[in-house]
Parts: sequence; structure tokens; C-alpha cells
Amino acid sequence: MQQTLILLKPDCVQRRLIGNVIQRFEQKGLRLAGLKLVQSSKELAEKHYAVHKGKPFYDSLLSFLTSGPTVAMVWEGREAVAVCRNLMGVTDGAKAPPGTIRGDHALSVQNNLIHGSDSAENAALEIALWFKPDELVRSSMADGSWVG
Ligand code: IDP
Ligand code: MG
Repeated sequence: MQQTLILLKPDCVQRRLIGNVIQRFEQKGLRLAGLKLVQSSKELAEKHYAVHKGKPFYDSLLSFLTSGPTVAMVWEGREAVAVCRNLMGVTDGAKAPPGTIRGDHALSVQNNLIHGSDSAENAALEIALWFKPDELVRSSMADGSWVG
């Protein structure tokens, strides 16, 4: 069972798309293990996007992520990292295929609604950055044996 960190970025919250996006993860069969609304500090945004430090869009990206509330979530299930990345679509909303979250609702490269961890290793680091251990809930789903 794999876990991944999903952030609904400030544009997703402001555009009232939280429910739309959460429904997609639920319908896929993933299990929600953690959920909260966070006003990201500059320090948290810097740590989260440390890999992009020095890139031309870095400062703008930090301003964007700290510009309003973000929904932070942990979703889990079989191949959760790749499953979520596929549901999101590629980074550039203009290139993301229809049917994906970004493909259906984003046109921008920066304001692309959602973050998803890109590997199981990074997921573990990012989950620890955004959540305390006691904010994550272990449970099983009633339909677990059907969804697999
Ligand atoms: P990802 O979110 O699809 O994993 P990354 O390459 O990890 O994409 O970039 C992190 C975030 O930085 C993107 O989701 C997007 O918000 C922003 N970003 C990436 N590339 C650009 C760019 O070329 N211009 C502006 N913003 C960018
Ligand atoms: Mg990334």
C-alpha cells in the first residue's frame, strides 16, 4: 500500500474546485488518510519546493503557494503515486489531456491546481513536511476487498 501527498493549491481553493478534485480520487478507489486546510508559510513553501530553488519561476511559485489557503491531503492505495500523477495530468495545463484534473480545469503552467508527489521516497518526505504523524488516520474501507 503506497501513500502520496496531494496539495490543492490556492488557485484550486479560490476557484471552488476542491470537491471536484476530491471526488476524482475517491472514485478511483484511493483512501483518504489525512486532510487539512493550511495557510502555507514562506518557510514551508521553500522546503516543499526546495528542488526548484534557482529556477526562473521559483520566486513566483513561492508567492503563488503562499497566496491563500491550500488543502493538504494524504491519499493511499495501490500505486498511489503514479495513479495520482495520472489523474492530475502533465504540469502544463494547456498540454494536459482532457479527463485529467489539469486537462479539464487548468490552462496555466504555474497555476495548475494541484501538487502530487513524484516518487514514493519524495512522498514520505513531503508527508512529513505537511503532516504530524498523529494527523494521519489508519483505517480500512468497507469496499476494500472489491476495490483492491
Ligand atoms: P509538477 O507539479 O507537475 O510535479 P514540477 O516540474 O515539479 O511540476 O514543478 C512544480 C510546480 O512549479 C508546477 O506544478 C508549477 O506550479 C510550477 N512550474 C513548473 N514549471 C514552471 C514554469 O516553467 N513556469 C512557471 N511555473 C512552473
Ligand atoms: Mg513536481
